[in-house]
Amino acid sequence: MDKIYSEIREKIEQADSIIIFSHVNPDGDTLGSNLALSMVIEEEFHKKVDSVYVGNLPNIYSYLPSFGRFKDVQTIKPDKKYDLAIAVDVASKDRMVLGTNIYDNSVNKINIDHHKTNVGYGDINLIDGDAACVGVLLYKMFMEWNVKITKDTARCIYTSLLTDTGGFKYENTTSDTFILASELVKKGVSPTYEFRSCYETKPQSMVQFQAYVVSKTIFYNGGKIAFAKITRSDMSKFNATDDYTEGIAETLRTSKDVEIAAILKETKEGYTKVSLRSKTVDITKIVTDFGGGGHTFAAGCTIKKPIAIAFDKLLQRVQSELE
Ligand SMILES: [Mn+2]
Repeated sequence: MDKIYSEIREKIEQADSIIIFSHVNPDGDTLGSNLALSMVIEEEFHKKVDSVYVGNLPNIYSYLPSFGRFKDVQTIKPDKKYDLAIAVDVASKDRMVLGTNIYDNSVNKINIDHHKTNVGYGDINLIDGDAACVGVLLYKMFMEWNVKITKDTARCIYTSLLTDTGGFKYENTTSDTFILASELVKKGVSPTYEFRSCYETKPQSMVQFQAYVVSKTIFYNGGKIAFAKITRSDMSKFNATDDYTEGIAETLRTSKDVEIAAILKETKEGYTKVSLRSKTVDITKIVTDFGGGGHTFAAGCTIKKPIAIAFDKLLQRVQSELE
């Protein structure tokens, strides 16, 4: 067994209290990975695990097995000391927000991730920037550990793979992706059921909200750049929750000439959250300039400026990248 897998296994075996963190604004990868790892640790190692999220827990993933186990980090005493903390899909420590202290206070810290920008903030870092999702890393680890992968665990890993490859179509989709998908289907996963549960259960107001935001898109540089703004009043008009914005930047990128697409969302006063997507340009350089992170073609950042100013600053930076 590769040394790192036995090290992680040892830490789990030694721990009496374990906490697993998902990142803020959780997606299918961080949630699916959290559940898969939590279930394996409980079933195979007979340890109790607290599976936590920070911020909001999107209801769209409630079809996942044992979704009900997720706890809001705010329900945990901030001075609680765990034997082991594991972060899954958390590119940087600040993405655990209120949970960062609990993570830091833990006796042992493990960081399992596939973001190229991850600096390795754990004591043990299982990071592979070429992995399609964290689910891939977990599956490999479970194989090395020789543990049983139940249908429920397989479903969670499948969602992690499905969502981070954008439904098996992003650049990170490789022959390994399909080999893993095939293994998971053999364990009882239904691709149709998971796809419908994940992508075809939007509330009506979400469909209308997304169409509204897309209709406000402004194109620049002969159609190579597409930017759309979401204000707080747009959010309240549609009763939108944070997950309503998911996938809109990808829709903007479907335009033929678009190289870089951005969704700028007004969060609290003076803060603008940016989701950036590109077809061929490495956008990690752009978001790093604004203190963000992510993947080559899908990244994000928060700009501490009102939305109109953030819009101009980001547009300038994106335009300079395309020159
Ligand atoms: Mn991920």
